[in-house]
Amino acid sequence: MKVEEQVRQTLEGLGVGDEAGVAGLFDGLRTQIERELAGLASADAGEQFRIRWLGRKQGLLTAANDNWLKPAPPALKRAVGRLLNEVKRQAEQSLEARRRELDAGSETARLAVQRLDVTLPGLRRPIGARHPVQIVIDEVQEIFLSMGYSVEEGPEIESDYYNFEALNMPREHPARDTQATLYVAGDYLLRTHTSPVQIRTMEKMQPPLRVIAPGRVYRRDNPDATHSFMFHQVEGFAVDTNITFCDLKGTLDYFFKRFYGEQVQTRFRPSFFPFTEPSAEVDISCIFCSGAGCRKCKQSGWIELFGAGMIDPALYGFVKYDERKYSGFAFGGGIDRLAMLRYGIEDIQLLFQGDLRFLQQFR
Ligand code: 2U9
Repeated sequence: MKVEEQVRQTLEGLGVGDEAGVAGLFDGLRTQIERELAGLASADAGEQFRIRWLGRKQGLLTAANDNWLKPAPPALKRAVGRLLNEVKRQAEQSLEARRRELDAGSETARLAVQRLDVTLPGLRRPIGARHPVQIVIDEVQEIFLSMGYSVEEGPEIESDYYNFEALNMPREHPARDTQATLYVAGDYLLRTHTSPVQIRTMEKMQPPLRVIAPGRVYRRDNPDATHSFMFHQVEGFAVDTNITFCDLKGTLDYFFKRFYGEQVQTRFRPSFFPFTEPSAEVDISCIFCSGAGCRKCKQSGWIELFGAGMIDPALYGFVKYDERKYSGFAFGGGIDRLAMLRYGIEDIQLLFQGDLRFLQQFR
């Protein structure tokens, strides 16, 4: 039965009954209210209930004068007023209690949905590994830092001046042909070695200097197991008063012993580079056969690794050093090659293909 109907019946009842009858009718109303409250399913429904029954103007129990007292017979007005107040107070209390129940219920529901299962496996973040080339760069830096060197970097897109000219390789110099160059535009190119970093460093800093420059370099080569259009070099130099070829030999001998092991021997063979005079190819005793001769060293017992020499005094003119006061050595070599020998990698392409099955082996 609709509430409005219930109220109408109650009011009609007031006309006929005595005080006991009126109390009975209010009991029915009370039951109706309690039943409706029990059926409330949400905080919203609770608010609608409040507006309908207890709303400040049109609430069925609030508009007491119009709804209840006026139609009541004079003899029963006192009883109606008292019972009405009782029902109203009870409705307010019951609504408050029901609202608390509903709040608690929705909290329980929320917790049920948001329950945290701490036994579920977490989101797995794949663990990366340092690239073998990076491992070698870090280690080379570590060794040279321990000898008092600092690390310098420079742009990979270079000018003809820094990549060739200032290194004693003017245009039409035949040595340029040995470094198949990738040109960008105009006078700009992808650096074919990290030597320009050394020139830039000498331009901005005065001796004494001990510097290494690791980084990417580019050459127009066809890719195969030992060639890549991009690879990594480390070059280094020391300039000071009284630097000799002995310092160069001692430095590289120390470096290779730290990098590949105490048993490693070094050997210097005469060579030529436009930026060093005299120049040398630097070999190490074969790390696979200890010099006995094997497939890796082509039965020679030696592996060619670095180039080196005393910095050609002609270069000091470009960087405005006093060539009578200073001397220095320089060296350079491929980082990828250091890594390939260290880890027994036979194809340089593997380093640059990004295959995780390969890369995850180096931790
Ligand atoms: C300045 C002066 C001298 C750096 C040097 C070499 C010899 C050398 C190659 C080895 C194999 C590079 O990776 S590779 O292709 N490098 O043989 N580099 S001396 O000499 C310098 C550099 C800068 C100002």
